[in-house]
Amino acid sequence: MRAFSMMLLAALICGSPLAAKTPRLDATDLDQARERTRVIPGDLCSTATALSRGATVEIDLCQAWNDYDPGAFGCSSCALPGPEVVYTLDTQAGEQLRIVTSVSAGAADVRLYLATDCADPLGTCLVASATGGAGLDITLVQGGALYLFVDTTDECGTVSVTRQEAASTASTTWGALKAIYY
Ligand SMILES: [Ca+2]
Repeated sequence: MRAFSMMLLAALICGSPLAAKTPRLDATDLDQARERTRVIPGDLCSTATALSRGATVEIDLCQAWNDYDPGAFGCSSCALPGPEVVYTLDTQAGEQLRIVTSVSAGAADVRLYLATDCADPLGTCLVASATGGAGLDITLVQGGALYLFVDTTDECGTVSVTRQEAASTASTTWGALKAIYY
């Protein structure tokens, strides 16, 4: 019971309850409006773009919609009803995957989660950010295509997303160079 209460508290404090609320797009009640406006790349699984190793992308989440929400008490510690975008990641078994984010405009509380099935991010979630802006760190057991969701608790904003080079790859390269030159 205490654990449940703690989880409930964690869910309730996600986001910025004291921040001024701005209108956000919601697929549940604006489907018709959506037909008449732009759809940015990655707004849906069908339009997800690749995020390669070492790449940094900047995305205006205020131009995206809320299509996916892993809910609270599962992979994510809180519900994510804010807008999100999806990226595809080509990965290898044993890869140390690290994703970092920074908010350059707005008050977005950015949460990340990684799934093997884009259409079922809750059921196939591998890992999620522990807190807002925390990024993701995971050593992958299996390689293949994964889906990275850059989601928000409520407020949108402009967010920079970086997939860092795998540490194991970098150290191997440096080790090989030292073996040659030292
Ligand atoms: Ca969402």
